Amino acid sequence: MKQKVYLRYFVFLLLLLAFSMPSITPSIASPGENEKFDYVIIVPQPIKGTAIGPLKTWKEKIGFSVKIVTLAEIYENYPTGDDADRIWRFLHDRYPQSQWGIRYVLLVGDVDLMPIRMLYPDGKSGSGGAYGTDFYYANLDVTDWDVDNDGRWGEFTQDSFDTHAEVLVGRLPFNEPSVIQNFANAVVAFEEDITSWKYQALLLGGYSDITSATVKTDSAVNTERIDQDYFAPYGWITTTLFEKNGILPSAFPSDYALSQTN
Ligand SMILES: [Ca+2]
Ligand SMILES: [Ca+2]
Ligand SMILES: [Ca+2]
Repeated sequence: MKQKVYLRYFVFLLLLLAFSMPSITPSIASPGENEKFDYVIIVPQPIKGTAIGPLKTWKEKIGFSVKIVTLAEIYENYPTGDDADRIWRFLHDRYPQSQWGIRYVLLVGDVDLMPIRMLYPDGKSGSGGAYGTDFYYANLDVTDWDVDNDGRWGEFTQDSFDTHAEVLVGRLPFNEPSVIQNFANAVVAFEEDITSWKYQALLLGGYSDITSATVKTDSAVNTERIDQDYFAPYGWITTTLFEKNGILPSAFPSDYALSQTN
């Protein structure tokens, strides 16, 4: 009898423990408390997550909190909508600071494996005017990219959306795991290298808004400003090419004259 009481007590304790313990692997639909990822990598299959691994390790080393998410995980949690819509809704739900706080998204895979969204900014009917873009995944505070619900996302006049990105999105448009891994290693090698060659810039400034030979805008104004404000204070070595030939050449001195041949 006493044994039975102990057994019941033990089972009760086990149940209590099971319900009180946080989930060990929180799903992407219901993230764990205080779970933050500012860098999300979306891969078509787990093997591509392994291939991009060196980049994840590097990004974590320099302070990012990185999460690799597979399309299968996203689709499991977002079972309806087309594939691009399911990815968009996952990012839309997780990017806020109160959630994962996503700032960067890397899509791994070409468009045959990693969906891209076609947008119809001109708002015309028919199949023309479609533009494939990953900006769709960057603009996340939009209520609905297809307000008039005609299957044509991003019509300027008929759908309602802003053009400000909430996260920065990049795509590695390769499918072969060995190529993805080579790319990851190359990015790491590039970012790790902080030797002097990286602190050199070529600044080109030509004329624009040419109304006549004497009424035109010299882009060297902007280029000089960039040099003074951003490069010179940090010791960068810059080489300048401005327009020095013809009527009213640039008033700014440059290392070389900008011409059709250079
Ligand atoms: Ca529409
Ligand atoms: Ca429409
Ligand atoms: Ca926005």
